[in-house]
Amino acid sequence: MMTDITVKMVDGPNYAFDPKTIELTVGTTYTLKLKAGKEFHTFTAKDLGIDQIMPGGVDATVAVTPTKAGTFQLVCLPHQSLGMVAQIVVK
Ligand SMILES: [Cu+2]
Repeated sequence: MMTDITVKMVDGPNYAFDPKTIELTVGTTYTLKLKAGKEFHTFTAKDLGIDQIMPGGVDATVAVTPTKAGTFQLVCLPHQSLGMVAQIVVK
């Protein structure tokens, strides 16, 4: 089973991922469709082995198949301290 999930990079001043919570299920393969902002961002969830750079204006896709349940932090490395953080909840 494959499922698409779209996540937007939201530029400043109100830096964010949209949505702020991404819910996944163990054993399901997801295609994360990452929509770029105009600024440089990263889509980084180190505990899930994801570290995708997002140059301004360039969308990306990341495939992930979670193998363990838990709540994992998602951050944009340059904007983490400005609130560009989210959660990936794996059930
Ligand atoms: Cu960012």
